Amino acid sequence: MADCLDLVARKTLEQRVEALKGDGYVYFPEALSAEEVGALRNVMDRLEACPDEFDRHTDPSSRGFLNKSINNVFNRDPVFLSHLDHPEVIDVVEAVHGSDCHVIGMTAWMTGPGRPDQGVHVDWQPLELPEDVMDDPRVELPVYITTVHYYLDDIYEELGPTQFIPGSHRAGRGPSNGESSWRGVEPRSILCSGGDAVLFRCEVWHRGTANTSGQVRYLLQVHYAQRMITQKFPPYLNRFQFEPAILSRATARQRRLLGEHVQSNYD
Ligand SMILES: O=C(O)CCC(=O)C(=O)O
Ligand SMILES: [Fe+2]
Repeated sequence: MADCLDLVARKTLEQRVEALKGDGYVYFPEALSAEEVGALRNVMDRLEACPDEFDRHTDPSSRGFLNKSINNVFNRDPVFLSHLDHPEVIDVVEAVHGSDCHVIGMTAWMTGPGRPDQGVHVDWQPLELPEDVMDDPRVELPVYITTVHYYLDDIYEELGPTQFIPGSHRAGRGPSNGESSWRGVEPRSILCSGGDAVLFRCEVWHRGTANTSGQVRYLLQVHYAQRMITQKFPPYLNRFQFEPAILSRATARQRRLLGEHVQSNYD
């Protein structure tokens, strides 16, 4: 069994930013109430995959295990709007990406029994640098993209926790050819409670693990980025449309996060 990570609740914005920059991730206990978790799970059960929007839905009879992932759920139900800018999470996101940052995706993801281990990976490696350059304390790469995971179950090893290798974003590269540890540190599991959240930067080495339980894992992911990084709202070429009834309920900050920016470079 993999070691689990110590889940440290950082109290101040500065400490949270420091954890994201130093460890590659930061933990938020009880980000969501039990009611919010229940409401999200209910909507996720109801949502249907739209292949045009790059959603996926396989079930045990087709691909061996349930894998239902619905993109851009902020456009599917108003229940998701408030999760674009959870008060504590958004402060860290804006601190690292800038006050004009935006959401590049929001995915509701259900993974059932039989889901295999992912390989250890980075979500995106914006820049590769030699490790001795990365070891120089003067070298600090911008945080280009982050993802927050809202866990909607109490997570235990058999349910398939996310695992992280703390500090591995300082490798200056992603893992190669099945490499699964960095400087002797193995991936370690986030065993948290339903409603807890973890925000991580795109270049930290991590993976989702096998679901060997009899239960489906429910996860809500929100992806954020510096404004200069494009939003990923398929279908493309003018076919993605915001749902007016949902957009009309968004706050000014939520609208900005969805793309209502003031004019800037290249606009
Ligand atoms: O399933 C998880 O916990 C993590 C998933 C992940 O890292 C990915 O799909 O890129
Ligand atoms: Fe990932």
